[in-house]
Amino acid sequence: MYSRQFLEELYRTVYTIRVFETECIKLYRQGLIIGYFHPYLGEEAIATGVCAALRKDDYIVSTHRGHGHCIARGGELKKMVAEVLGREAGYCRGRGGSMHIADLKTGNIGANGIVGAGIPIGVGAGLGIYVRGGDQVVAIFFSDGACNNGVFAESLNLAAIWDLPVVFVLENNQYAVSSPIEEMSRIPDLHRRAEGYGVAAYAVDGNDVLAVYEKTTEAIEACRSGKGPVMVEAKTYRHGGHHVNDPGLYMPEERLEYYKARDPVKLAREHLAAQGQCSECDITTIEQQVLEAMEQAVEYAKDCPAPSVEEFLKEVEQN
Ligand SMILES: Cc1ncc(C[n+]2csc(CCOP(=O)(O)OP(=O)(O)O)c2C)c(N)n1
Ligand SMILES: [Mg+2]
Repeated sequence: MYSRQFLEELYRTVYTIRVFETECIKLYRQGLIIGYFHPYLGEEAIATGVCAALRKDDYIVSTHRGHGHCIARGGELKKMVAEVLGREAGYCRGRGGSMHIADLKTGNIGANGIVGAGIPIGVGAGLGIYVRGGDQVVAIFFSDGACNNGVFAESLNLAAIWDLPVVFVLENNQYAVSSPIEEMSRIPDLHRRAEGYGVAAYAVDGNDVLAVYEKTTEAIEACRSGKGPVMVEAKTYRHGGHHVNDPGLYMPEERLEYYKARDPVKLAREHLAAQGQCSECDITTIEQQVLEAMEQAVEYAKDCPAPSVEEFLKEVEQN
């Protein structure tokens, strides 16, 4: 049995990610976000469940679809919106945008626009913990497409032979852009690859936040106790195309409907109502608070100045 407070926290996080992505898509349509934006809609339970299982002093490495990871680690909405709008007050002073948010205060080593590139960065952080003799772990988020990059194999093997404290979090959303997993791997259950490297692997329903939390807690316990790296494969499905301008017409409708019926927000809400004994009215209050916080973040970010051209030029000259 979980406490109501814990279930509330999970729901608040899942719902915050949903609202952040939904509102940012609106900002994108208004022409306020430059570049790409890869929504995490449909995958909210993974970041939330994994981060709830981590300690405050642990680390994460994120991806191009990384807003959810940042929020689940306790990132500030105001600084996130400011960053995606390219404002000076953003996490990277507006220089990084959606795909490059890092937040060292919350142990978020950073997102990355290069598919798979976060994996060796996380293994390096794991080596750092090992060298310092710490007992933290690094959770590296990546998706199915990254598993077919050579760097996945190299990193997994290195982490394994050096017994590094790394949790490989495979967010299997079953697509790399429009390439379905069935065409990209003979073995769609990608965690089975871990076995070949002597790495313990765990599979979980990535749409159920409690299931993700429980399985990741088990995996982290093994990892933190010095048994070396682990892998958690959370299977899920995007609620739309690869990025905001991809209508995702290649996604079979019945499959999408199946996963939408298992919407992570809906499941987390049900857990809170049933196990947490939270009334409809109290859940609505949480949702209202989240919506207000997001509204404030958007207002704040819109009022923030963009970096000046002079400042950009100075940085280029200096470097
Ligand atoms: C090394 C590299 N190759 C290709 C791309 C272009 N690209 C951006 S996202 C993406 C798909 C990645 O799929 P996956 O790893 O499954 O992540 P998901 O988008 O599903 O979260 C590709 C091919 C890239 N950014 N980096
Ligand atoms: Mg994918």
